[in-house]
Amino acid sequence: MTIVSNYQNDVANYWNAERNPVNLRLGDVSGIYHHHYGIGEADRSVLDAAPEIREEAIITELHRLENAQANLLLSHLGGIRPAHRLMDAGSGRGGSSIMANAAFGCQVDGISISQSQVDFANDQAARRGVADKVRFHFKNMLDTGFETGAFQAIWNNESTMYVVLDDLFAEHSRLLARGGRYVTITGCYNDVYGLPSKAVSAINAHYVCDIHPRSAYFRAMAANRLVPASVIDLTADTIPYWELRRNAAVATGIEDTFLEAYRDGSFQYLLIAADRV
Ligand code: SAH
Ligand code: GPP
Ligand code: MG
Repeated sequence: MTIVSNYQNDVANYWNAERNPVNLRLGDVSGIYHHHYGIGEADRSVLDAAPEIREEAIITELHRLENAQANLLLSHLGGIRPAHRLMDAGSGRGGSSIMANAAFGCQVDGISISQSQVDFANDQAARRGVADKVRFHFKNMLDTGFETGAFQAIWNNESTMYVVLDDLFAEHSRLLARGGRYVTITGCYNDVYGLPSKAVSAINAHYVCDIHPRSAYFRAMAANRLVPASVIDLTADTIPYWELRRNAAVATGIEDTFLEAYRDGSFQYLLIAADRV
């Protein structure tokens, strides 16, 4: 049984129903569909483009920044070779998995608790002719059923806020080969600020998630043979994405809340890469 709680059912329902233009129209730009945010300097000249091309120019630029985010994550997976196997935990519509296969030529298994996402992502892999290497499964990342030690690298791209970290890292630690790599990009609340701010609580309600404190990541990693190799604070790097997105017709209304949370220091956008020892 994949869905084991009422909460997981709420999460599955959210993703099974999700059709936001901010995700589908960006994905249509190149056929790589993401459910994560962007990083890097934004070309704000798109805001001044002629009316008939302006919206498409903004969407193309937002998509470029989301691809840059995925590329940064993949660059931290270590020396991946074609014979290695990778797992994308909480794989959404499959964009990062398809990019990983294109970059490294290896097998990638993506897992999602949403059957409609799994179907969408498998369809994308088939269209691209990589379905023999990139496979998406309807599975719970806390209990995948995959073989012990089968994976050289595992990542969570904005998908840790749906699960208890101790349970997640216990399963990742089991699945990773010794010397393998774990990478996450995540939003976390800042322990220095205290408990979750009003803005962080609003983000939780918006996505039906539960953002963890920064400290929880390191505690749960240490308890599960995952030793941090790099930690990068991407907060300043993601702000241009949100500033551009708030001016887009596809904005969803959560943009100012993210900007407030990042600016008041209650929320951070982090990359953590860890070695499985
Ligand atoms: N990593 C993807 C999608 C992020 S959206 C990307 O970068 O585009 C969050 C994802 O986590 C969704 O696909 C959702 O189905 C998945 N998810 C949430 N809880 C899960 C669980 N317990 N097991 C597997 N997937 C889960
Ligand atoms: C991204 O998905 C959002 C999440 C996976 C949950 C919250 C993430 C945090 C870092 C707190 P999306 O691309 O579907 O969101 P949106 O529809 O707003 O673009
Ligand atoms: Mg999105």
